[in-house]
Amino acid sequence: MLQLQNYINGQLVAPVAGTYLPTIEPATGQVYAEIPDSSPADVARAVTAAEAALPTWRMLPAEERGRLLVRIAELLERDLELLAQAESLDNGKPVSLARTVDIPRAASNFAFFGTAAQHFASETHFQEGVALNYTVRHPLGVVGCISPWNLPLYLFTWKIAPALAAGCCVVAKPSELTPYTAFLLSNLCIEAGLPAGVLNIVHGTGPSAGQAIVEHPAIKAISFTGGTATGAHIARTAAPLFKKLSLELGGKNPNIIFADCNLAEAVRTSLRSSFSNQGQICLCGSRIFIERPVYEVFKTEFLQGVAGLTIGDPQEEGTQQGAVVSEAHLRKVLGYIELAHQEGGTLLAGGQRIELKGRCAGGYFLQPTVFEGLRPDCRVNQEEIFGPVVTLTPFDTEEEVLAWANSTEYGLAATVWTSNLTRAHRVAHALHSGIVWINTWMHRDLRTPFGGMKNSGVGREGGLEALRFFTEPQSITLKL
Ligand code: TXE
Repeated sequence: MLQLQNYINGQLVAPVAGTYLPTIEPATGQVYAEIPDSSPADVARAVTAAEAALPTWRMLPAEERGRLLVRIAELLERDLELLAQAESLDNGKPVSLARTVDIPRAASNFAFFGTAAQHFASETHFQEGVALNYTVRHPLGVVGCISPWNLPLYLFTWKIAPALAAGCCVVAKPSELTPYTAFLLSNLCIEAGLPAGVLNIVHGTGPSAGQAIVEHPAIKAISFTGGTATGAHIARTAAPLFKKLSLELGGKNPNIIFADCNLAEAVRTSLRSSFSNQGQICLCGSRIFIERPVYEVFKTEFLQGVAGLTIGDPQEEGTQQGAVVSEAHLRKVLGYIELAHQEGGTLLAGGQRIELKGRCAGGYFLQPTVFEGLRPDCRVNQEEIFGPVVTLTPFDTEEEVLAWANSTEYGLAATVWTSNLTRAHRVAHALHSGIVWINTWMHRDLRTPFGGMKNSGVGREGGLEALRFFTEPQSITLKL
Protein backbone atom coordinates (compact mmCIF):
# COMPACT_ATOMS: atom_id res chain seq x y z
CA MET A 1 0.00 0.00 0.00
CA LEU A 2 1.08 3.55 -0.75
CA GLN A 3 2.71 5.08 2.34
CA LEU A 4 3.13 8.86 2.48
CA GLN A 5 5.85 10.56 4.53
CA ASN A 6 6.42 13.91 6.10
CA TYR A 7 8.68 16.43 4.34
CA ILE A 8 11.02 17.85 6.97
CA ASN A 9 14.37 19.56 6.51
CA GLY A 10 14.37 18.79 2.79
CA GLN A 11 13.79 15.06 3.21
CA LEU A 12 10.92 12.59 3.23
CA VAL A 13 10.83 11.14 6.73
CA ALA A 14 8.69 8.76 8.77
CA PRO A 15 6.82 10.12 11.79
CA VAL A 16 8.77 10.03 15.06
CA ALA A 17 6.33 7.63 16.71
CA GLY A 18 6.17 5.42 13.61
CA THR A 19 2.37 5.43 13.52
CA TYR A 20 0.21 5.89 10.44
CA LEU A 21 -3.44 6.61 9.65
CA PRO A 22 -5.47 5.08 6.82
CA THR A 23 -6.69 7.37 4.07
CA ILE A 24 -9.77 6.52 2.07
CA GLU A 25 -10.78 6.97 -1.57
CA PRO A 26 -14.24 8.60 -1.30
CA ALA A 27 -15.42 7.12 -4.62
CA THR A 28 -14.96 3.55 -3.34
CA GLY A 29 -14.92 3.84 0.45
CA GLN A 30 -11.69 1.79 0.40
CA VAL A 31 -8.38 2.58 2.10
CA TYR A 32 -5.79 3.36 -0.57
CA ALA A 33 -2.83 4.76 1.40
CA GLU A 34 -1.58 5.54 4.85
CA ILE A 35 -0.27 8.83 6.14
CA PRO A 36 1.92 9.78 9.10
CA ASP A 37 -0.10 10.28 12.26
CA SER A 38 2.27 13.07 13.27
CA SER A 39 2.59 14.19 16.87
CA PRO A 40 3.94 17.35 18.51
CA ALA A 41 7.42 15.75 18.22
CA ASP A 42 7.18 15.84 14.41
CA VAL A 43 6.01 19.44 14.46
CA ALA A 44 8.92 20.30 16.77
CA ARG A 45 11.35 18.76 14.26
CA ALA A 46 9.76 20.74 11.46
CA VAL A 47 9.98 23.98 13.44
CA THR A 48 13.66 23.36 14.25
CA ALA A 49 14.38 22.82 10.54
CA ALA A 50 12.43 25.95 9.59
CA GLU A 51 14.24 28.07 12.18
CA ALA A 52 17.60 26.85 10.89
CA ALA A 53 16.68 27.69 7.29
CA LEU A 54 15.22 31.10 8.10
CA PRO A 55 18.33 33.35 8.28
CA THR A 56 19.47 32.39 4.78
CA TRP A 57 16.02 32.28 3.20
CA ARG A 58 14.89 35.67 4.47
CA MET A 59 18.10 37.33 3.24
CA LEU A 60 17.85 35.82 -0.23
CA PRO A 61 16.93 38.50 -2.81
CA ALA A 62 13.21 38.35 -3.64
CA GLU A 63 14.19 37.60 -7.23
CA GLU A 64 15.98 34.40 -6.21
CA ARG A 65 13.20 33.27 -3.92
CA GLY A 66 10.80 34.02 -6.74
CA ARG A 67 12.83 31.99 -9.24
CA LEU A 68 12.49 28.90 -7.03
CA LEU A 69 8.76 29.41 -6.66
CA VAL A 70 8.35 29.79 -10.42
CA ARG A 71 10.35 26.58 -10.87
CA ILE A 72 7.89 24.76 -8.58
CA ALA A 73 5.01 26.21 -10.66
CA GLU A 74 6.63 24.78 -13.81
CA LEU A 75 6.96 21.34 -12.21
CA LEU A 76 3.30 21.44 -11.11
CA GLU A 77 2.36 22.20 -14.73
CA ARG A 78 4.60 19.43 -16.02
CA ASP A 79 2.91 16.90 -13.68
CA LEU A 80 -0.60 18.29 -14.15
CA GLU A 81 -2.16 15.01 -15.27
CA LEU A 82 -0.60 12.93 -12.47
CA LEU A 83 -1.62 15.51 -9.88
CA ALA A 84 -5.17 15.78 -11.25
CA GLN A 85 -5.57 12.01 -11.03
CA ALA A 86 -4.21 12.04 -7.47
CA GLU A 87 -6.53 14.87 -6.40
CA SER A 88 -9.55 13.10 -7.86
CA LEU A 89 -8.62 9.81 -6.17
CA ASP A 90 -8.05 11.48 -2.82
CA ASN A 91 -10.99 13.87 -2.72
CA GLY A 92 -13.67 12.27 -4.91
CA LYS A 93 -13.87 15.26 -7.26
CA PRO A 94 -14.24 14.72 -11.02
CA VAL A 95 -10.82 14.41 -12.63
CA SER A 96 -11.92 16.97 -15.24
CA LEU A 97 -12.40 19.54 -12.45
CA ALA A 98 -9.01 18.79 -10.89
CA ARG A 99 -7.41 19.09 -14.33
CA THR A 100 -9.03 22.40 -15.23
CA VAL A 101 -9.33 24.12 -11.84
CA ASP A 102 -7.40 22.66 -8.89
CA ILE A 103 -4.01 21.88 -10.35
CA PRO A 104 -3.70 24.82 -12.79
CA ARG A 105 -4.61 27.11 -9.91
CA ALA A 106 -1.98 25.53 -7.64
CA ALA A 107 0.63 26.24 -10.31
CA SER A 108 -0.69 29.81 -10.72
CA ASN A 109 -0.40 30.38 -6.97
CA PHE A 110 3.34 29.66 -7.09
CA ALA A 111 3.89 31.60 -10.32
CA PHE A 112 1.87 34.58 -9.08
CA PHE A 113 3.60 34.94 -5.71
CA GLY A 114 6.99 34.07 -7.19
CA THR A 115 6.77 37.21 -9.26
CA ALA A 116 4.65 39.27 -6.82
CA ALA A 117 7.50 39.30 -4.29
CA GLN A 118 9.49 41.42 -6.72
CA HIS A 119 6.71 44.01 -6.99
CA PHE A 120 6.08 44.31 -3.25
CA ALA A 121 6.83 47.82 -2.02
CA SER A 122 6.52 49.57 1.31
CA GLU A 123 5.41 53.09 2.16
CA THR A 124 7.37 56.30 2.67
CA HIS A 125 5.89 59.32 4.47
CA PHE A 126 7.88 62.48 3.94
CA GLN A 127 7.32 65.38 6.35
CA GLU A 128 8.62 68.43 4.51
CA GLY A 129 11.82 69.69 6.15
CA VAL A 130 11.14 67.70 9.35
CA ALA A 131 11.49 63.98 8.93
CA LEU A 132 11.53 61.05 6.58
CA ASN A 133 9.42 58.10 7.72
CA TYR A 134 9.70 54.82 5.94
CA THR A 135 8.33 51.34 6.53
CA VAL A 136 10.36 48.16 6.32
CA ARG A 137 8.45 44.92 5.98
CA HIS A 138 10.38 42.09 7.60
CA PRO A 139 9.38 38.45 7.03
CA LEU A 140 7.47 37.28 10.11
CA GLY A 141 9.71 34.24 10.62
CA VAL A 142 8.41 30.68 10.87
CA VAL A 143 4.69 30.48 10.07
CA GLY A 144 2.04 27.74 10.11
CA CYS A 145 -0.34 26.98 7.22
CA ILE A 146 -3.30 24.66 7.81
CA SER A 147 -5.62 23.80 4.95
CA PRO A 148 -8.85 21.85 4.34
CA TRP A 149 -9.93 18.99 2.12
CA ASN A 150 -12.25 20.59 -0.41
CA LEU A 151 -9.66 22.16 -2.73
CA PRO A 152 -6.59 20.37 -1.37
CA LEU A 153 -3.60 21.53 -3.41
CA TYR A 154 -5.28 24.74 -4.54
CA LEU A 155 -5.75 26.06 -0.98
CA PHE A 156 -2.54 24.55 0.42
CA THR A 157 -0.44 26.41 -2.16
CA TRP A 158 -2.55 29.59 -1.80
CA LYS A 159 -1.08 29.88 1.71
CA ILE A 160 2.39 28.44 1.26
CA ALA A 161 3.39 30.42 -1.84
CA PRO A 162 2.90 33.94 -0.37
CA ALA A 163 4.54 32.91 2.91
CA LEU A 164 7.64 31.68 1.08
CA ALA A 165 7.62 34.69 -1.26
CA ALA A 166 7.56 37.03 1.74
CA GLY A 167 10.69 35.36 3.12
CA CYS A 168 9.06 33.21 5.80
CA CYS A 169 9.80 29.54 6.42
CA VAL A 170 6.76 27.33 6.68
CA VAL A 171 5.39 24.39 8.64
CA ALA A 172 2.30 23.27 6.75
CA LYS A 173 -0.37 20.66 7.33
CA PRO A 174 -2.82 19.51 4.66
CA SER A 175 -6.12 17.97 5.70
CA GLU A 176 -5.75 14.38 6.90
CA LEU A 177 -8.62 13.53 4.52
CA THR A 178 -6.74 14.71 1.42
CA PRO A 179 -2.98 14.42 1.92
CA TYR A 180 -1.86 13.00 -1.43
CA THR A 181 -1.10 16.05 -3.59
CA ALA A 182 0.68 17.78 -0.68
CA PHE A 183 2.93 14.72 -0.53
CA LEU A 184 3.54 14.93 -4.30
CA LEU A 185 4.36 18.62 -3.83
CA SER A 186 7.10 17.60 -1.36
CA ASN A 187 8.79 15.64 -4.15
CA LEU A 188 8.54 18.59 -6.52
CA CYS A 189 10.08 20.95 -3.94
CA ILE A 190 13.03 18.57 -3.61
CA GLU A 191 13.37 18.40 -7.40
CA ALA A 192 13.15 22.20 -7.70
CA GLY A 193 16.04 22.58 -5.27
CA LEU A 194 14.11 24.42 -2.55
CA PRO A 195 16.62 24.71 0.32
CA ALA A 196 16.13 22.23 3.17
CA GLY A 197 13.83 23.44 5.96
CA VAL A 198 12.28 26.33 4.03
CA LEU A 199 9.04 24.38 3.60
CA ASN A 200 8.09 21.50 5.89
CA ILE A 201 4.95 19.43 5.38
CA VAL A 202 3.63 17.51 8.36
CA HIS A 203 0.73 15.09 7.89
CA GLY A 204 -1.76 14.12 10.56
CA THR A 205 -4.93 15.04 12.37
CA GLY A 206 -6.12 18.44 13.52
CA PRO A 207 -6.14 17.69 17.26
CA SER A 208 -2.59 16.26 17.15
CA ALA A 209 -0.39 17.78 14.41
CA GLY A 210 -2.62 20.80 13.74
CA GLN A 211 -2.95 21.74 17.38
CA ALA A 212 0.83 21.41 17.86
CA ILE A 213 1.41 23.89 15.03
CA VAL A 214 -1.05 26.37 16.53
CA GLU A 215 0.49 26.00 20.01
CA HIS A 216 4.18 26.06 19.07
CA PRO A 217 5.70 29.24 20.54
CA ALA A 218 8.20 29.71 17.68
CA ILE A 219 5.45 29.87 15.04
CA LYS A 220 4.58 33.53 14.56
CA ALA A 221 1.41 33.32 12.49
CA ILE A 222 -1.27 30.87 11.49
CA SER A 223 -2.99 30.95 8.15
CA PHE A 224 -5.99 28.64 8.36
CA THR A 225 -8.83 27.66 6.06
CA GLY A 226 -11.53 25.35 7.37
CA GLY A 227 -14.71 25.20 9.39
CA THR A 228 -15.87 28.10 11.56
CA ALA A 229 -15.89 26.00 14.77
CA THR A 230 -12.26 24.93 14.18
CA GLY A 231 -11.36 28.54 13.36
CA ALA A 232 -12.83 29.71 16.68
CA HIS A 233 -10.84 27.04 18.52
CA ILE A 234 -7.62 28.08 16.77
CA ALA A 235 -8.28 31.75 17.59
CA ARG A 236 -8.78 30.87 21.27
CA THR A 237 -5.50 28.94 21.31
CA ALA A 238 -3.41 31.44 19.36
CA ALA A 239 -4.66 34.71 20.89
CA PRO A 240 -2.82 34.43 24.26
CA LEU A 241 0.35 33.60 22.31
CA PHE A 242 -0.11 36.84 20.29
CA LYS A 243 0.13 35.09 16.95
CA LYS A 244 -1.01 36.81 13.81
CA LEU A 245 -4.07 35.03 12.42
CA SER A 246 -5.66 34.75 9.02
CA LEU A 247 -8.87 32.72 9.14
CA GLU A 248 -10.84 31.76 6.05
CA LEU A 249 -13.95 30.02 7.33
CA GLY A 250 -17.39 28.95 6.21
CA GLY A 251 -20.05 30.58 4.10
CA LYS A 252 -23.77 30.48 3.38
CA ASN A 253 -23.71 32.44 0.20
CA PRO A 254 -26.74 34.02 -1.47
CA ASN A 255 -27.37 34.16 -5.23
CA ILE A 256 -29.72 37.06 -5.98
CA ILE A 257 -31.48 36.77 -9.34
CA PHE A 258 -33.34 39.89 -10.50
CA ALA A 259 -35.96 39.55 -13.23
CA ASP A 260 -34.04 41.81 -15.63
CA CYS A 261 -30.94 39.59 -15.78
CA ASN A 262 -29.76 37.32 -18.58
CA LEU A 263 -31.73 34.38 -17.21
CA ALA A 264 -30.14 31.64 -19.31
CA GLU A 265 -26.70 32.72 -18.10
CA ALA A 266 -27.94 33.01 -14.49
CA VAL A 267 -29.33 29.46 -14.63
CA ARG A 268 -26.16 28.03 -16.17
CA THR A 269 -23.87 29.73 -13.68
CA SER A 270 -26.13 28.98 -10.71
CA LEU A 271 -25.88 25.29 -11.58
CA ARG A 272 -22.11 25.58 -11.37
CA SER A 273 -22.15 27.67 -8.21
CA SER A 274 -24.52 25.19 -6.56
CA PHE A 275 -22.94 21.88 -7.45
CA SER A 276 -19.28 22.34 -8.47
CA ASN A 277 -17.11 20.02 -6.41
CA GLN A 278 -20.37 18.52 -5.02
CA GLY A 279 -21.14 21.89 -3.41
CA GLN A 280 -18.00 21.64 -1.29
CA ILE A 281 -16.51 25.06 -2.07
CA CYS A 282 -16.76 27.80 0.51
CA LEU A 283 -17.80 30.11 -2.36
CA CYS A 284 -20.72 27.96 -3.55
CA GLY A 285 -24.08 29.73 -3.51
CA SER A 286 -26.53 27.66 -1.50
CA ARG A 287 -29.44 30.10 -1.07
CA ILE A 288 -30.90 31.13 -4.44
CA PHE A 289 -33.28 34.09 -4.21
CA ILE A 290 -35.27 34.72 -7.40
CA GLU A 291 -37.44 37.75 -8.17
CA ARG A 292 -41.02 36.52 -8.32
CA PRO A 293 -41.85 37.30 -12.00
CA VAL A 294 -39.12 34.89 -13.16
CA TYR A 295 -39.32 32.38 -10.30
CA GLU A 296 -41.19 29.64 -12.16
CA VAL A 297 -39.16 29.88 -15.34
CA PHE A 298 -35.87 29.91 -13.39
CA LYS A 299 -37.03 26.92 -11.36
CA THR A 300 -38.03 24.90 -14.44
CA GLU A 301 -34.78 25.57 -16.28
CA PHE A 302 -32.64 25.04 -13.18
CA LEU A 303 -34.29 21.68 -12.46
CA GLN A 304 -33.77 20.63 -16.09
CA GLY A 305 -30.09 21.43 -15.64
CA VAL A 306 -29.91 19.44 -12.39
CA ALA A 307 -31.53 16.43 -14.09
CA GLY A 308 -28.84 16.60 -16.79
CA LEU A 309 -25.85 16.42 -14.43
CA THR A 310 -23.77 13.26 -14.84
CA ILE A 311 -23.00 11.64 -11.50
CA GLY A 312 -20.47 8.83 -11.41
CA ASP A 313 -16.93 7.60 -11.00
CA PRO A 314 -14.82 10.76 -10.60
CA GLN A 315 -12.10 9.18 -12.72
CA GLU A 316 -14.38 8.92 -15.77
CA GLU A 317 -14.04 11.80 -18.18
CA GLY A 318 -17.74 12.65 -18.51
CA THR A 319 -18.46 12.80 -14.79
CA GLN A 320 -19.68 16.17 -13.51
CA GLN A 321 -20.56 15.11 -9.96
CA GLY A 322 -18.22 12.87 -7.99
CA ALA A 323 -18.31 11.67 -4.40
CA VAL A 324 -18.43 13.82 -1.26
CA VAL A 325 -15.26 13.69 0.77
CA SER A 326 -16.06 11.19 3.53
CA GLU A 327 -18.73 9.01 5.07
CA ALA A 328 -18.99 11.39 8.03
CA HIS A 329 -19.54 14.31 5.68
CA LEU A 330 -22.11 12.33 3.67
CA ARG A 331 -24.02 11.71 6.91
CA LYS A 332 -23.82 15.38 7.84
CA VAL A 333 -25.29 16.45 4.49
CA LEU A 334 -28.00 13.75 4.63
CA GLY A 335 -28.84 15.05 8.11
CA TYR A 336 -29.50 18.51 6.63
CA ILE A 337 -31.71 16.98 3.91
CA GLU A 338 -33.74 15.33 6.65
CA LEU A 339 -33.89 18.64 8.51
CA ALA A 340 -35.13 20.42 5.36
CA HIS A 341 -38.08 18.00 5.26
CA GLN A 342 -38.76 18.60 8.96
CA GLU A 343 -38.62 22.36 8.45
CA GLY A 344 -41.38 22.11 5.86
CA GLY A 345 -39.36 22.27 2.63
CA THR A 346 -40.66 20.82 -0.62
CA LEU A 347 -38.13 18.55 -2.31
CA LEU A 348 -37.78 19.45 -6.00
CA ALA A 349 -34.82 17.24 -6.92
CA GLY A 350 -32.48 14.65 -5.43
CA GLY A 351 -32.47 14.06 -1.69
CA GLN A 352 -30.97 10.58 -1.67
CA ARG A 353 -27.66 8.80 -1.41
CA ILE A 354 -26.70 7.07 -4.67
CA GLU A 355 -25.41 3.49 -4.67
CA LEU A 356 -23.30 3.02 -7.79
CA LYS A 357 -22.40 -0.37 -9.21
CA GLY A 358 -18.93 -1.87 -9.72
CA ARG A 359 -15.76 -0.10 -8.59
CA CYS A 360 -17.66 2.71 -6.85
CA ALA A 361 -20.18 0.49 -5.02
CA GLY A 362 -19.04 1.69 -1.57
CA GLY A 363 -18.57 5.35 -2.52
CA TYR A 364 -20.10 8.43 -0.91
CA PHE A 365 -22.36 9.70 -3.69
CA LEU A 366 -25.27 12.01 -3.21
CA GLN A 367 -27.91 13.33 -5.62
CA PRO A 368 -27.78 17.07 -6.32
CA THR A 369 -30.63 18.28 -4.13
CA VAL A 370 -32.99 21.25 -4.45
CA PHE A 371 -35.66 22.43 -2.00
CA GLU A 372 -38.19 25.24 -2.09
CA GLY A 373 -40.67 26.56 0.43
CA LEU A 374 -38.19 27.03 3.30
CA ARG A 375 -38.21 30.17 5.42
CA PRO A 376 -35.04 32.28 5.05
CA ASP A 377 -34.51 32.05 8.83
CA CYS A 378 -34.75 28.25 9.14
CA ARG A 379 -31.63 26.26 10.01
CA VAL A 380 -31.20 24.85 6.50
CA ASN A 381 -31.05 28.43 5.20
CA GLN A 382 -28.79 29.66 7.99
CA GLU A 383 -26.17 26.93 8.56
CA GLU A 384 -23.36 25.86 6.26
CA ILE A 385 -24.19 22.47 4.72
CA PHE A 386 -21.16 22.33 2.40
CA GLY A 387 -22.69 19.77 0.07
CA PRO A 388 -24.87 19.55 -3.06
CA VAL A 389 -27.97 21.04 -1.43
CA VAL A 390 -29.55 24.37 -2.40
CA THR A 391 -32.81 26.17 -1.69
CA LEU A 392 -34.93 28.32 -4.02
CA THR A 393 -36.88 31.27 -2.57
CA PRO A 394 -38.93 33.93 -4.41
CA PHE A 395 -38.63 37.59 -3.41
CA ASP A 396 -40.59 40.75 -4.17
CA THR A 397 -38.40 43.72 -3.28
CA GLU A 398 -34.73 44.64 -3.13
CA GLU A 399 -35.03 45.51 0.59
CA GLU A 400 -36.54 42.12 1.37
CA VAL A 401 -33.87 40.13 -0.46
CA LEU A 402 -31.03 42.18 1.04
CA ALA A 403 -32.38 41.52 4.55
CA TRP A 404 -32.54 37.78 3.84
CA ALA A 405 -29.14 37.68 2.13
CA ASN A 406 -27.55 39.42 5.13
CA SER A 407 -29.42 37.42 7.76
CA THR A 408 -26.87 34.63 8.38
CA GLU A 409 -23.83 34.64 10.65
CA TYR A 410 -21.65 34.31 7.52
CA GLY A 411 -20.47 36.88 5.00
CA LEU A 412 -18.13 35.28 2.51
CA ALA A 413 -19.43 35.59 -1.05
CA ALA A 414 -22.57 36.62 -2.94
CA THR A 415 -23.67 36.77 -6.57
CA VAL A 416 -26.02 39.36 -8.02
CA TRP A 417 -27.71 38.88 -11.39
CA THR A 418 -29.15 42.00 -13.06
CA SER A 419 -28.71 44.16 -16.16
CA ASN A 420 -29.34 47.34 -14.16
CA LEU A 421 -25.90 48.75 -13.46
CA THR A 422 -27.02 51.17 -10.76
CA ARG A 423 -28.82 48.44 -8.87
CA ALA A 424 -25.89 46.07 -9.28
CA HIS A 425 -23.55 48.44 -7.46
CA ARG A 426 -26.15 49.51 -4.88
CA VAL A 427 -26.91 45.91 -3.93
CA ALA A 428 -23.24 44.90 -3.95
CA HIS A 429 -22.37 47.69 -1.52
CA ALA A 430 -25.25 46.75 0.79
CA LEU A 431 -24.29 43.08 1.01
CA HIS A 432 -22.37 42.03 4.12
CA SER A 433 -20.05 39.92 2.08
CA GLY A 434 -16.30 39.95 1.51
CA ILE A 435 -16.70 39.07 -2.17
CA VAL A 436 -19.53 40.04 -4.54
CA TRP A 437 -19.78 38.75 -8.09
CA ILE A 438 -22.07 40.58 -10.50
CA ASN A 439 -23.32 38.43 -13.39
CA THR A 440 -20.57 35.86 -12.79
CA TRP A 441 -19.29 33.42 -10.18
CA MET A 442 -15.85 32.28 -9.01
CA HIS A 443 -14.18 34.77 -11.32
CA ARG A 444 -10.80 35.17 -9.65
CA ASP A 445 -8.01 37.67 -10.08
CA LEU A 446 -5.23 36.70 -7.67
CA ARG A 447 -4.49 40.38 -6.94
CA THR A 448 -7.86 40.99 -5.26
CA PRO A 449 -8.40 40.69 -1.49
CA PHE A 450 -10.00 37.36 -0.69
CA GLY A 451 -11.88 36.65 2.53
CA GLY A 452 -15.06 37.02 4.48
CA MET A 453 -16.93 39.28 6.86
CA LYS A 454 -18.65 38.23 10.11
CA ASN A 455 -18.10 34.56 11.04
CA SER A 456 -16.63 33.82 7.60
CA GLY A 457 -13.24 34.87 8.84
CA VAL A 458 -10.65 37.39 9.85
CA GLY A 459 -8.15 38.96 7.47
CA ARG A 460 -7.74 38.77 3.73
CA GLU A 461 -5.64 36.58 1.47
CA GLY A 462 -4.55 37.32 -2.09
CA GLY A 463 -2.13 39.72 -3.75
CA LEU A 464 -0.47 42.28 -1.56
CA GLU A 465 -2.78 41.45 1.36
CA ALA A 466 -1.13 38.05 1.69
CA LEU A 467 2.37 39.50 1.48
CA ARG A 468 1.43 42.06 4.13
CA PHE A 469 0.07 39.29 6.36
CA PHE A 470 3.32 37.34 6.26
CA THR A 471 5.46 40.41 7.04
CA GLU A 472 5.93 42.62 10.10
CA PRO A 473 5.94 46.34 9.35
CA GLN A 474 8.62 48.39 11.06
CA SER A 475 8.38 52.17 10.99
CA ILE A 476 11.67 54.08 10.89
CA THR A 477 11.90 57.85 11.27
CA LEU A 478 14.91 59.96 10.32
CA LYS A 479 14.95 63.53 11.61
CA LEU A 480 16.00 65.93 8.88
O1 TXE B 1 -12.95 20.93 8.81
P1 TXE B 1 -11.85 21.41 9.85
P2 TXE B 1 -13.90 19.65 8.85
C1 TXE B 1 -16.64 23.54 6.87
C2 TXE B 1 -17.73 22.66 6.30
C3 TXE B 1 -17.46 21.36 6.94
C4 TXE B 1 -17.03 21.80 8.32
C5 TXE B 1 -16.20 20.81 9.08
O2 TXE B 1 -18.99 23.15 6.71
O3 TXE B 1 -18.60 20.55 6.99
O4 TXE B 1 -16.26 22.95 8.08
O5 TXE B 1 -15.21 20.29 8.24
C6 TXE B 1 -7.38 21.06 10.77
N1 TXE B 1 -5.86 22.72 15.38
N2 TXE B 1 -15.49 23.66 6.00
O6 TXE B 1 -14.17 19.20 10.24
O7 TXE B 1 -11.86 20.59 11.08
C7 TXE B 1 -7.77 19.82 10.01
O8 TXE B 1 -6.86 18.77 10.26
C8 TXE B 1 -5.32 22.90 14.17
C9 TXE B 1 -15.40 24.87 5.25
O9 TXE B 1 -13.37 18.65 7.96
O10 TXE B 1 -12.00 22.86 9.96
C10 TXE B 1 -7.73 20.32 8.58
O11 TXE B 1 -6.38 20.36 8.11
N3 TXE B 1 -5.83 22.41 13.04
C11 TXE B 1 -14.11 25.04 4.62
C12 TXE B 1 -8.26 21.75 8.72
O12 TXE B 1 -8.09 22.08 10.09
C13 TXE B 1 -6.97 21.71 13.12
C14 TXE B 1 -13.34 23.87 4.20
C15 TXE B 1 -9.72 21.93 8.35
O13 TXE B 1 -10.50 21.02 9.06
C16 TXE B 1 -7.60 21.49 14.36
C17 TXE B 1 -13.49 22.73 5.08
C18 TXE B 1 -6.99 22.03 15.52
N4 TXE B 1 -7.50 21.88 16.74
C19 TXE B 1 -14.58 22.65 5.90
N5 TXE B 1 -8.71 20.76 14.14
C20 TXE B 1 -13.85 26.25 3.79
N6 TXE B 1 -13.93 27.43 4.39
O14 TXE B 1 -13.53 26.17 2.63
C21 TXE B 1 -8.78 20.53 12.80
N7 TXE B 1 -7.71 21.09 12.19
